[in-house]
Amino acid sequence: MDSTWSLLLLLLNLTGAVCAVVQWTELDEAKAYLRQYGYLNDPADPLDPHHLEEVIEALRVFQGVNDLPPTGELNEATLEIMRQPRCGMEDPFNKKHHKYRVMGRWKKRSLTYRIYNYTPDMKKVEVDMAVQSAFRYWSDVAALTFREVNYGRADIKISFHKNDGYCSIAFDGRGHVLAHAESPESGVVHFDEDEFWTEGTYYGTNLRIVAAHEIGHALGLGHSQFRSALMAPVYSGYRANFRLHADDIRGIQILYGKHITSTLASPTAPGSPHGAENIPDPCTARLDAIMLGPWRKTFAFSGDYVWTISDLGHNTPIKIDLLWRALPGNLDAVVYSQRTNKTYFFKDNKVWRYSMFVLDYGYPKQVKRIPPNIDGALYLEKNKKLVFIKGSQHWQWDELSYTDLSRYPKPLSMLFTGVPSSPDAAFTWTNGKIYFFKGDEYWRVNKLLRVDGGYPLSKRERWMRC
Ligand SMILES: *[C@@H]1O[C@H](CO)[C@@H](O)[C@H](O)[C@H]1NC(C)=O
Ligand SMILES: [Ca+2]
Ligand SMILES: [Zn+2]
Ligand SMILES: [Zn+2]
Repeated sequence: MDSTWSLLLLLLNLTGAVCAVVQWTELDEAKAYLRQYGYLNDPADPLDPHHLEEVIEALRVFQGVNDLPPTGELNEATLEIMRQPRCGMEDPFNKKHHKYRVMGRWKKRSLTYRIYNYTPDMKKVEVDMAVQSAFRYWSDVAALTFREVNYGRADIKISFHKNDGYCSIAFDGRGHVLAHAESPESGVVHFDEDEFWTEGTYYGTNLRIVAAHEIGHALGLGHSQFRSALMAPVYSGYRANFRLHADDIRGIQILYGKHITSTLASPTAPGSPHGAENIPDPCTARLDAIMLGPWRKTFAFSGDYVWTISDLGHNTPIKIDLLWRALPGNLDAVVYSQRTNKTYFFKDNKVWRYSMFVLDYGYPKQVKRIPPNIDGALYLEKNKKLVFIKGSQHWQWDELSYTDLSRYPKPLSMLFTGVPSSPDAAFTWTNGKIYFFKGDEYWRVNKLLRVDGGYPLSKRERWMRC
């Protein structure tokens, strides 16, 4: 069940007439939890009446950071959160910090890692991929690079252990504590082998997300009080389209600086002193163009940025000119020809043609036979022509033989039935179907060049998976 929903239900219970009687054993359980995770010190004298006040204060802090009413009373909702799976590290939240916490820092920015043993729950290659992705969350936003080594000493040392006496604080069997790590420059990252580690499913415990959290510790971050931060102490379950929280990003950038692309963005970004603010959010950004490009990957363009889209949703945007050198941003249309493997980029009255990522000789060229500022361009599989769209009109162009473009424009509705005019972008995808995009809506066009029933649908939900 989605964690947000379960929390909401618990809050409803609280405000309703449900009033659970808390047992002494539950108070002991809560006190043990609060001590274990740094909310409460061991009492000098357990019978000291001040100790009860300390317990109440610790409960208030715990409830506050978990979005519960900070009553200081032990109730079912509080116990429920204490029983959720979590990280084994402490939450030193009493000290009124309302942001990421820093526990140390590596002096170097290029770190190696080694996976010493593998869980039998997943294939070896799946573990490698999950761990590699976990590191990439951090190297995408901070000036850090990571390299895997298979022998010898590594900076970050990853391994799986049962409750086998290996760890100084032993793991606890299936559930509760999932993993633990040490702050720099130790590099120790351990996973509880009694958990069932998985990837790509809601079943079990997601290795990639837990690994990203523990690597955060190994890089020097402590626990965050933002419940939806990666560095929150409680594991909030598998999320297909998991991304770092702004608090995680601020924390790692304070430690190591920004990733080089975010730094590069600053001087060229027009109208803003902070380039990072111009990075489009793939969930909300309007598309300039979209294409099924080299390697049959889906590329989406917006402003100065491009990102790829996979079955799991959008990836992190990067500057366009990191891939296609000398290409400007704010493009009008982009199309990749499956016939010639050339990519055409249109902006104003110019066209740039690339072979893979190399600009062809003689480009950019002036566009003369179609109007400037076209809306979209796509590859039409059935006649292998390129189709250019502007407003409610279209042009078809054959790359390899002379086309009499004076026969165009023709109405867009003569070619496609049911598509919007002036689309933001359009393209032919891996399934051979054509997609039109406008705002957050998209339309799917079948082989008869008609829009399928049930469209338009939401681009942010179906393509970007936000
Ligand atoms: C285009 O690329 C594909 C896949 O790499 C290749 O099979 C094909 O021969 C290429 N076509 C041309 C015209 O270069
Ligand atoms: Ca455990
Ligand atoms: Zn942790
Ligand atoms: Zn350990």
